[in-house]
Amino acid sequence: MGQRSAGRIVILTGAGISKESGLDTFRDADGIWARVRLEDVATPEAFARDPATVHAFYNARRQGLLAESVQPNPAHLALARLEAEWPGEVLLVTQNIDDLHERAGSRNLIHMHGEILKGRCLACGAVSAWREDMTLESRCRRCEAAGYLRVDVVWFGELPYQMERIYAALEACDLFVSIGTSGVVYPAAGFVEAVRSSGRAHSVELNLEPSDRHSAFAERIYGPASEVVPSFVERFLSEPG
Ligand code: BJW
Repeated sequence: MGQRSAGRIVILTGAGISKESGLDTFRDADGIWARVRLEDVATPEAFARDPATVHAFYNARRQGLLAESVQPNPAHLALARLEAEWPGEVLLVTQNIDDLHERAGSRNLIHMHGEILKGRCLACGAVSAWREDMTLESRCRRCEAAGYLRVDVVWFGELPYQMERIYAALEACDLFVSIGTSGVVYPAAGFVEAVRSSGRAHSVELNLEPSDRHSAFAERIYGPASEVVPSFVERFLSEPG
């Protein structure tokens, strides 16, 4: 598929795309789940049991994301370029809770697992920008209730955001590209099958190594995201048709 057909593209990204920006992945040997049990920090039950520990886990990661040294890398920038230059539609669906895609310039973006720079009030439901540490005393910016705030991310057992819009885009797309994700966590791990069942789209996996879902992809390219994503985008945009 080249410029002339101007088809619809869906890109799925995971933690691997932000690794070279200085953010940890989850399941690599040096990943987050090697240091902390997900049952202790990434479930609604963990938050109900010990909210202070969950706040501390996300406060540390939020501070890490906001460090001067953490910036979008060439892979984030290449996807923003793809959206800007491709004459068809590009929908970027990220499992990442960081804001590096936005900082790189991507605009048509869904954070299916939420955003660490937002807080959600369990009293009134308001979602607000949140860049500072969150504590048991933090007050909702809308209803001002204290003690009801949680980070606006999707934990295990919770429904990821905007699933109807995502599945509609997967069914209608001509190209599906999965980048930097292990293919372990559902529903994202099943997106390539959703695309295949429509029977029309080409699918590509770009990752450091074959993911759990690699055999479902028609094309696979392996290497660091900062190298393989820009070269894929360059090749794709310069294809004659
Ligand atoms: C590089 C690189 C470089 C490294 N360059 N690449 C049994 C069977 C099937 C499903 C289930 C089951 N039991 C429970 C479930 C459901 C559950 C699930 O999938 N569990 C599995 C673990 C089995 N899923 C859920 O509960 C989800 N909700 C749900 O299913 O609702 C029901 C429903 C949905 C839809 C329709 C109807 C019903 C919610 C999942 C929430 C995930 N939350 C987390 C944490 C919250 C946010 C946060 O703290 O950040 O989200 S878990 C964590 O994993 C995080 C990530 O977004 C997610 C995916 O991880 P990702 O991005 O793939 O990272 P890694 O580390 O796994 O992989 C990195 C990859 O990059 C590797 O391959 C590296 O090689 C590569 N890499 N450096 C390129 N430089």
